[in-house]
Amino acid sequence: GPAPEGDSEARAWLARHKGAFGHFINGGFVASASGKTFDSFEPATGALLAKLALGGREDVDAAVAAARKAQGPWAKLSGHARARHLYALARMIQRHARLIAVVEALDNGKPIRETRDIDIPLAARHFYHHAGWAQLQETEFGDQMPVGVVGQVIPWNFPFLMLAWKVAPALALGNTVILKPAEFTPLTALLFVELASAAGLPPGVLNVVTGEGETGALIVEHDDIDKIAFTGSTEVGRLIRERTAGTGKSLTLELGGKSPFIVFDDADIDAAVEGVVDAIWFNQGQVCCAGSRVLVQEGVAPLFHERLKRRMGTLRVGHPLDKAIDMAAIVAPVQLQRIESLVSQGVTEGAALYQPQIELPKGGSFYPPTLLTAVQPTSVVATEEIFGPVAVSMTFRTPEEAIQLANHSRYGLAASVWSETIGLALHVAAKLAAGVVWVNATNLFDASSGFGGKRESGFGREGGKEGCYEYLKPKAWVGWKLRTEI
Ligand code: TXE
Repeated sequence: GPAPEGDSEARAWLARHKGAFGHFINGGFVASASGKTFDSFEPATGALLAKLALGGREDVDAAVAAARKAQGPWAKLSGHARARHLYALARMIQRHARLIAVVEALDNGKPIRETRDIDIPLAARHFYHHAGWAQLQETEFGDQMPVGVVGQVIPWNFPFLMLAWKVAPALALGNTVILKPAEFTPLTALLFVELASAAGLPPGVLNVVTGEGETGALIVEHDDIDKIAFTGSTEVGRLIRERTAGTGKSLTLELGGKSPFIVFDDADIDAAVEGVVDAIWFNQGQVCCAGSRVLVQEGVAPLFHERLKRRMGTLRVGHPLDKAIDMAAIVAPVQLQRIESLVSQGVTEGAALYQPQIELPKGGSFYPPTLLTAVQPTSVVATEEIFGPVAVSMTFRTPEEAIQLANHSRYGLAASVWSETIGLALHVAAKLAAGVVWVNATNLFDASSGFGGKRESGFGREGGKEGCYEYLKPKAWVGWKLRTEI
């Protein structure tokens, strides 16, 4: 195949930091007060990639103090002045897109084709979009105040894109941030703040504290933080909800999913097969809104599964920097084991397993594209999020049965409906418990469109005007302009 994307610029960046990074607080890198560190590995090879500062209480305190000090002046800037900063960040991302894409592929293990064509451009788009809202702040949000100092805890599946989803609206609307990237994938957040600082972002406006779950918990529990925004597992989300319940903090949660992908008899079968590829093998299935439950109408199921299996045999699994592959590494050995154990549980529960005979690279954390058919709706693989390249397939007879099966979940993040009969597709779409429904499409995102879940997939929206309100608090100036009249 074609030569792998070169990693020399990324290696040079790591070397410039001697492979070790501090937190980024008040405009500069600082070691942990405790001197403690943790390691980040390359999922594709298992090699050590970098040493990171392990954030403790003093580090979180320092980051919160810096964010608090910066918040007043940042909020006092005109919307236009803040928009200029966001435009500068967007252009900075585009200018360094290749470096960011390679660091992201090395740190997360995902294919360079995805980081280069999806994660990084979408992140830039997010900053452009929110620069627009900053620009309109006075006219569109005149009766709203920034929330203040925001703690943002993000996962490892889209490290850079989740940073953009969280940071862009927060900064656009006058908040300052303490961001904690996931322990498996801290590098692009550090690269981002380093570049942002060089692009003129004032000290303290965006602080990055690295660490594990305990560092996240310190942020969640900090007294001087006004809002927590979290994306991650449902278990941790539940914990955060409990811990913030007795406080005045605002909270938004974007959690797991088990999203249905419904294929009717009259669907364009080839398009739907390609849809499954995007739904569950994109990013190795480590996608919160992955179409992980494939529901196929009985009449078309044999043909659909046959074509799907044939397509699976053409998927190429390889090194993240190889441009000619479709899937690369799973983020970490612990995650790989989780996938393996859930799949073997599925087989024990009676599911039929299909994996194409394709070669996997040696050494790192790799898992083949996998299909489980004849799955029982109440089985573990049909109800639990696997968060790996595993499609779980069930059949249904009628649209009503499809709706019932689709909604049989504690989650409600996304759904996808495939039919050439638009009336049927829209009828079903309207009845699905999901924060986003795609018709004859899947995994489509845009900065202008709100994203978020229902049920145990969380609450709050990201993107679009609705996402802006998550970083604002209304304030009514009654008495100054208005008089109460009875
Ligand atoms: O997530 P965690 P994990 C799901 C997916 C996956 C499973 C486990 O099913 O297999 O979760 O992944 C920080 N207080 N998703 O264990 O632990 C942590 O450091 C505050 C779906 O990696 O939730 C990291 O920064 N923060 C999901 C972030 O939370 C805490 C994406 C997410 O890690 C904390 C990721 C605590 N007590 C996993 N404990 C999605 N919705 O896309 C951990 N963290």
